[in-house]
Amino acid sequence: MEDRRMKVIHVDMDQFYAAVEQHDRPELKGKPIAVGHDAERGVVATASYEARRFGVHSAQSIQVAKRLCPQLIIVEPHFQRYKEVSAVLHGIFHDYTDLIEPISLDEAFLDVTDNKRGMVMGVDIAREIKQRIYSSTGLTASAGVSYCKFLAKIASDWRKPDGLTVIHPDRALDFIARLKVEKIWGVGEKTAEKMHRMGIFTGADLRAQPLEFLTREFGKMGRVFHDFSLGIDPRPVVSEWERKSVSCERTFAVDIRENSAADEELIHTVEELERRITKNEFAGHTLTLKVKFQDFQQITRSITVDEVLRTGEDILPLARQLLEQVEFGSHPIRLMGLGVSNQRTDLPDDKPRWVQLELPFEY
Ligand code: DCP
Ligand code: MG
Repeated sequence: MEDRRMKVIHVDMDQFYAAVEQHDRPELKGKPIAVGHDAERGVVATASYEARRFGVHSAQSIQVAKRLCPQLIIVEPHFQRYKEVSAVLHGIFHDYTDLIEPISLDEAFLDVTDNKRGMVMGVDIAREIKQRIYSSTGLTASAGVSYCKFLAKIASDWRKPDGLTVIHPDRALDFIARLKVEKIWGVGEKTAEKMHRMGIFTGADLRAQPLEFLTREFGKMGRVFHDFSLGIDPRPVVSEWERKSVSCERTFAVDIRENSAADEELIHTVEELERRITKNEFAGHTLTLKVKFQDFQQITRSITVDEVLRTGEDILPLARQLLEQVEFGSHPIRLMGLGVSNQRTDLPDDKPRWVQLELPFEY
């Protein structure tokens, strides 16, 4: 079982581009608007909720949208403004954690398990973040809190707009059992139709299928669906800075149970990491420890410091600090990894601090 103490928040702005436009031009408030180019081949980027009631939606042709909603107001996009707002959001997120995985301008995952404020409840952090977003931008966000990405994302969508939903680990299986399969990540329209033909409508129906059946019918995704139906999603929140990192990992011949053996391996890993840092002339501020257990479940722990991490001497005490947070006695370690990230060199303040990432279903 993966680490159900992990606290993941998914934040997603409500009707993002449309909300920005309605905020900047109050005369558009309460009106059906679509953001996009009013051209023959123009496409709706997003529609206000007032317009969505008419069936107007993202990726639809503007011409079709106008037919569905004759009073629709088409508004030209202002991407620079959306990026500005996004930078404000990320400034707020960074007050709580550096483990931020941006999905798009208005959407991100935050791992707040070890947050900078020392706050215990993910829901308190999510509430604060929502309030701060509103007071700094005048816009509402929806947030979801759970122990993994798949459930946090479903939660943020649950009570849109201005929603805040928590899926507690104890309630997850019940929640998933009642969930419609089309709400599950990776189940697109075609997959949903196929599942429906097989009589699979809910998470409970999915859970009842043997793994072999699901992998035969859905290939690699079969296992993912199977895991999701059981509330298992071990994908970590991966910040963009972690992608720009130097790291190394060691898989042990014999799984480790003892503190002394773990410390010895940690020292070797730090030495190897130092070699790689020197070779790559890398200078980061965040150290991440990755531990994979005998049962292949994996956790990561990170620490960010003001000093540059370059030598074993800088790194070892921090690595030990991170390892202390890992309980492994009854849960032997098969792999240990260390990485340095967060270069802080290319962080212009006027630019959003991320690039568009896709979310691979890789474990
Ligand atoms: N977007 C786009 N084209 C799409 C989908 C989205 O240009 N096909 C842009 C416009 C959206 C923004 O990305 O405002 C965020 O997308 P979301 O899917 O989060 O949609 P919204 O924020 O607009 O609405 P919601 O309240 O459902 O999150
Ligand atoms: Mg959104």
